[in-house]
Amino acid sequence: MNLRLYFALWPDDGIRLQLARYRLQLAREGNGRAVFPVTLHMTLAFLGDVDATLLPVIEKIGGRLEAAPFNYAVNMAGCFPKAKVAWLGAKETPWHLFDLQKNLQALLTAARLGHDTRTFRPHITVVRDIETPFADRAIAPVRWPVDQFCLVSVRTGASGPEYDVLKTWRLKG
Ligand code: 2AM
Repeated sequence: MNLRLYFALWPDDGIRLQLARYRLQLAREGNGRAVFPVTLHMTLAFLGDVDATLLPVIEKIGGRLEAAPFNYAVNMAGCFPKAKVAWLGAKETPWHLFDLQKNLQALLTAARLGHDTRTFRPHITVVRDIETPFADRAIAPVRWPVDQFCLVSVRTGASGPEYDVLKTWRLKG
């Protein structure tokens, strides 16, 4: 059996509510479909379809990753016109986040896992299938204290993607 997996930052309910406020307005602006608030996340490394027997190896990688907690100031909204998504993100990405993603990707590559060839562009997708992209702009900041990351599986449900957080690790340091 295959699982579609990725590592992600998953906000807690309080942060999610603050981020979710922007979805409907940006969906109207971009003429797109707002994602469900419960699905809001930032992908760190996309693994694609992976044989379920590899799950213990992947979980071991999550456990080996050493990275420090950090604050992420979500203060920008914008679009990826080609992917037709609108996102929330930061004007300045903390180097702790780049470090976390780089170290994770290195562990995955060493284990010949992860087929993510995209350059890491930290973002939280809030709207899909946009028809009218808008220019990047500042938004009222949401302070997200990031102290954990997780392994997520995604499958196609009747009303869009359904996500299961399989395992969570705390950031320490
Ligand atoms: P997105 O939000 O920018 O679309 C589950 O599909 C998660 O993995 C989403 O956050 C999605 O990013 C990301 N994702 C999907 N396909 C991907 C790919 N080929 N490379 C990198 N990330 C991908």
